[in-house]
Amino acid sequence: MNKPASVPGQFDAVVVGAGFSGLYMLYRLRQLGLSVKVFDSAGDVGGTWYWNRYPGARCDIPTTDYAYSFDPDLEQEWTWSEKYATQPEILDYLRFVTDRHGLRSDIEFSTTVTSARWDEQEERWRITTDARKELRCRYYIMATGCLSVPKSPDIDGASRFAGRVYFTSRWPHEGADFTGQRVAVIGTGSSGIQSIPLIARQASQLTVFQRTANFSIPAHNGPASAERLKQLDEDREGYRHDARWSRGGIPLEPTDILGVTASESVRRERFEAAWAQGELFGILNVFADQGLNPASNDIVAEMIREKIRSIVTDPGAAEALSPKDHYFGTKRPCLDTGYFETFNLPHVRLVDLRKQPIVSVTEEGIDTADESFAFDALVYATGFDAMTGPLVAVDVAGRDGVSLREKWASGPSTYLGLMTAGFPNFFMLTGPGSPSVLSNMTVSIEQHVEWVTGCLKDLREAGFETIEPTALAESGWNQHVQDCAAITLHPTANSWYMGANVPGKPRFFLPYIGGVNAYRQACDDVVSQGYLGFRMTGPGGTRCRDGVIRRMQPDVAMVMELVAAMGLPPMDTLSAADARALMAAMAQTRPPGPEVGEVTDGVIPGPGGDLPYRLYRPAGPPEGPRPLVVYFHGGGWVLGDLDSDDPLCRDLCARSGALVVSVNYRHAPEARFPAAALDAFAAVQWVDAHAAELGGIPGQLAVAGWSAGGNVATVACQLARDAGGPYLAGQVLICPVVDSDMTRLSYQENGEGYILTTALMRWFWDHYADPADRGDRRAAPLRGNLPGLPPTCIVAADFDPLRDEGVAYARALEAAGVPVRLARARGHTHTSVTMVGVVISGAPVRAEIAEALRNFFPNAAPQEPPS
Ligand code: NA7
Repeated sequence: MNKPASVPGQFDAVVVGAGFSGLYMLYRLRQLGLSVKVFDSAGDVGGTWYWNRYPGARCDIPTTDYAYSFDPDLEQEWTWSEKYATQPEILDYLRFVTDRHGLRSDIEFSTTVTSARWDEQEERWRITTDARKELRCRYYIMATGCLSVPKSPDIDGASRFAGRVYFTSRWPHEGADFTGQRVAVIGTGSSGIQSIPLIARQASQLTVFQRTANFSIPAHNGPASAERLKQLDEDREGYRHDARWSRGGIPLEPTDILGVTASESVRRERFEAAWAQGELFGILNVFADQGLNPASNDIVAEMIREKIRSIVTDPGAAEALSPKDHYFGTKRPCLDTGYFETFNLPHVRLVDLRKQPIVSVTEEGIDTADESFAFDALVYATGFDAMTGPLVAVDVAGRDGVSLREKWASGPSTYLGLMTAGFPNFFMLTGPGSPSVLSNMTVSIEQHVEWVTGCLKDLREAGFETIEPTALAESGWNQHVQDCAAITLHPTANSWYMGANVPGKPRFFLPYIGGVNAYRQACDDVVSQGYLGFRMTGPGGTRCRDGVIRRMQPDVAMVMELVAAMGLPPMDTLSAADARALMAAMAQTRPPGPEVGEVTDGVIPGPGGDLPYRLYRPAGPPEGPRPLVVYFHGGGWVLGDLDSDDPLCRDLCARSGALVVSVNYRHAPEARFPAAALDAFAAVQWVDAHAAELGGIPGQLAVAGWSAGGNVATVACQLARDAGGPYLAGQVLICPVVDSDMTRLSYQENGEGYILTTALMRWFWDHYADPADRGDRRAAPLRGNLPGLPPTCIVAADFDPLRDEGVAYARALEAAGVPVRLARARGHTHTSVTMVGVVISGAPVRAEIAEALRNFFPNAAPQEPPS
């Protein structure tokens, strides 16, 4: 039982919402011994399942998984009747849980919380309801769901219609009878797609107004999957554990098959299996790259379109029902029962609003540009102000009276989707920035409730009374949420995930797409690091360990995990020959890089023998000569060749429009310092002298290099300046080695665990140069004379031991009057920016490099080099 409020009107916690999350929150808070009051505008428990009573409303996560897992006895006592339960059955389930745990006594129904204000003096929230009730609480928890505020009908004349109007999200409890009626349904999201087949059974005429064709697959509803039931019976705890640590909140082995490289038969087999299974996470897991790579996505999308064409008999309707304006999965896909088949019925018509937009709703029906429709009933299935809508619907004001609405005017900002700075003791369950709507909600809800419970318990035990995220932690998390989305196709769609369905709502990817498992780990890590990024206060003082929980780009982190799983020997324990063989073997497995117009190989006479080069010419116009970039590969003067950096050279060539001449140079230990540097300078001189023959513009020459290649590139620049030529228009140095001092902070921070280690760097130096030579400016160009060097672009990666020497070189060049562009590769390692086609988040950095290269050559017409 709940602890009664010790002071009337004063509770430990107020919870808004009595759906899946609010009920479980109440249960847990009671266990902590807190006094709790729950409010809900609805007349009973159920949340989303209380309101969304439209015909056909069902969950689209299998019921074996769409249920609480916290109560093993409950799991035994409740049996779902179908694979996907109907709304009435889910509502019954929630009532059953409520009564089983006697939760009802602490819930005030038909009561809306209208405002919540933080009282700085009392360190409590002042809560007001529409029943003019005022109460105070220490913790204010919004369990208001993600899709609970319906979008208002943004259609002209909506209020004029004289017939009956229905909203799928606010369906009348007595139901609706459309028998013999002319009915319009506006909207073809899940609610439209679920209700349309059932409305069609009653209506004499049904007209569906579709703005965006939606991807839907058959639910194949029926008994729960025998396979899942067996797994649950055999090891319920293991099954639930796997769900909690899965990507989506349902146990599922993620595929590693790539759509772009799979054979036609594998593609077909995987797709048909997913289609037959009828589960959302299955169809989203046909290929590992379908959410990232447009070409792979299109394979799945086209197979779904094929299915639609095979179901819908009228080719015009089939075409209109086939989604073509967004990538599959970037808007919430649907599960249906006979949706596409419904359009074969003679009394059902589809109006494609892209071709025939609605002009206005009229008294009789709907006017489009070319037609007037008369209806008896209008059904709006037009969706919700998702995720943020329910939170800003209450007037929440934190410190200094700043409202949540003001704080989030240009998009929500949260730490972990759980809290927001400036609003102490205010928790959001499944808030923006958490997996929520991209996951099995029940798993995400349980995780949030349990995290909040653990947090309140820890606070109390440590004697703290308030908790609040720091601005740094919050902005770091927001960045991570957006970084995770940026590598996917999601931001391209006008979806409610992006806030794009509500006119005027900021375009912002709302949920966390990194996965339930990755998210849970981040939340756990925050706790195990002493509530990293939270400030806690109490009578005994303040505690705050500030910081950012995830700074690495998500795809870089994935590559790091894959590399770690390979269990390769550290390179610095190998001989040079074995290290070269390992690097060459790794290069075999990566994507080839973009197409370019032409690739030719040749040789350059060098001081110690011929130097192989590879020339990349961009595809397409303009014909004629182009600027030239001499590129030097990475590999610590020991490893690497023309093949090792081939994808990167292709990428640089395609992006910059310049000719790229990748030159191999002599390697250590066979040829030690200064062989590589002298070769580089010789190569620059030769390319300059032969620019016209190579197809380049004489005098328009730059150098570029990655890592040790950056070292020899900039040494070549210094030598060229000293020799009075060749004239160089610029240098691009990607994570370069510019000094032999290994004591900088970036070595301390990143010297272990990020592929290029301190030990490996030492191994490279030992192979290349005697200690006595390591201060020579041809080995450590940072120590050279810098004035007069060409404009420079330096890439410095956060997790690179060489980061700070790159930054130091940029500063020193600037001080010497050289124009410098310092490109910070945020969240990257020494190697990740160059992983073309593997690390998607490296692309913006490479775009910046290409822009710097183009800026070196402001006009591509031949020009006299300055004297
Ligand atoms: P959704 O998925 O947001 O679908 C709403 C639908 O209504 C969608 O097809 C919209 O087209 C359409 N819509 C919205 N506004 C208009 C206007 N003004 N004119 C015409 N059509 C419009 O909401 P649901 O309720 O179906 O599903 C919500 C979630 O609940 C679902 O994803 C599951 O998670 C459960 P648009 O695509 O915006 O062009």
